[in-house]
Amino acid sequence: MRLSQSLIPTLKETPAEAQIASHRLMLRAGLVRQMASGIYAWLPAGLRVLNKISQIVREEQDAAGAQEVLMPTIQSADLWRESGRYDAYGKEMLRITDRHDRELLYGPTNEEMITAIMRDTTKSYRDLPRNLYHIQWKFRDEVRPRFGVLRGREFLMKDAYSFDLDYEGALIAYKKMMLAYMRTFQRIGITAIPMRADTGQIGGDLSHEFHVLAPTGESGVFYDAAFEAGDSLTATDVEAFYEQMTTMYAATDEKHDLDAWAKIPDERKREGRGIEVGQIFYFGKKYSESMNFAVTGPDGSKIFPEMGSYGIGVSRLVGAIIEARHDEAGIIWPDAIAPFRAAILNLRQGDAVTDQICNDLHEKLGADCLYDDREERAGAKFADADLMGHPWQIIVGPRGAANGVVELKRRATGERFELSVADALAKVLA
Ligand code: P5A
Repeated sequence: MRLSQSLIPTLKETPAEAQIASHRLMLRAGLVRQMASGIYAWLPAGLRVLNKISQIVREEQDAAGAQEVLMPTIQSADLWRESGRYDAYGKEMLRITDRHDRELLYGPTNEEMITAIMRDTTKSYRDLPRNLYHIQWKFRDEVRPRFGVLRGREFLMKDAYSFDLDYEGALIAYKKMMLAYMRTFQRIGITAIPMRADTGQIGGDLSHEFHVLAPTGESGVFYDAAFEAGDSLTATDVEAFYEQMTTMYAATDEKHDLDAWAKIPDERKREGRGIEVGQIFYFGKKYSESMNFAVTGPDGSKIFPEMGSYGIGVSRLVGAIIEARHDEAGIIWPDAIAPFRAAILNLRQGDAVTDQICNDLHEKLGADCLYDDREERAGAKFADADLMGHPWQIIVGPRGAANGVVELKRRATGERFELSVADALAKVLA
């Protein structure tokens, strides 16, 4: 993509309304624009990140045996009256009336809807287990939308829902999702720690929140340093993995257990703040019973399925990643979800050899690179490339170009390499 032809409106000034780094940087790097309180439009570079994260989430959900569906954003109030949550949900629910005076709502989550779909389609014990997910916009009329996409009102969530015949099955579904989540976060390039959590609005008695560590996080967290090692995914067997994840101490301040904490050696105690990027719940028959969804068992008896639900804050992740990975100059994207793998910085627009090398690189790198071909000073190009946080910058100036040499900069480390065009290309593509 050519920067001169793109809508990537970078800002030099810090927007006054943004209190934390990720919000400032998302606005300054031209990823999003606020359209109303807690409601954002995603511009081309921001959407590329959102789509790359969604794709990793999707691949790991599929690999864990969940099937993708797409449910609507608008739901009928009657569905929520069946579970009893219509009145209980309170002011966070955006309630809508259509032209026929029918009561609708913009979905804050989909437990009711997926249970209704299953009830209409699934009659026999032979048709379970199932796990269904979608990646869809949600609306929660938060009292205090803040920190940009971290606490928005409209936000993108991956939500999965599992249906099993018994508790043992439901627990396996829960464990598989926990493993899928840890793989997902690892592939995205961030550390997220699973912590015992309260179940809140969703209900049930077993829940974990996944927290990305960042000083500006909304939750206080306590955890065993063993989680920092990053090699926590050594187990491939679901049971062994779950055992490993849940025996190491990790809790948010709401669930902090002083007795258990006291047993951890001091040198392994870590206290900090976290951003909740996902949460998983086991809640048994709460919705299947209240909404009368039962399948027929082998002996003709009625079985109310055991359920769980599993959320990832896809749009929140974008902010959380930036919160965890930035410096004074800008964003430092992990390779897997950067809007562009590399930027090409043309330092002498109009110099035949420089232009030629840049065009060549642009063609070979394809759509996953951003070519800064603007009529701008070199300083402005350097600053914008650091701000936007591309993992690689290929800097092409007339002096090097004359000798077929470019400079390659790694954003995360600041390392610089003088390389031939071919070697630079190979390194970026490696
Ligand atoms: C699990 C999936 C649920 O809603 N039902 C379906 C369950 N869980 S949750 O914890 O309430 O939400 C899941 C994740 O969504 C993100 N999230 C938000 N992101 C941005 N702005 C918000 N206002 C917001 N609210 C929730 C979080 O990452 C949360 O873990």
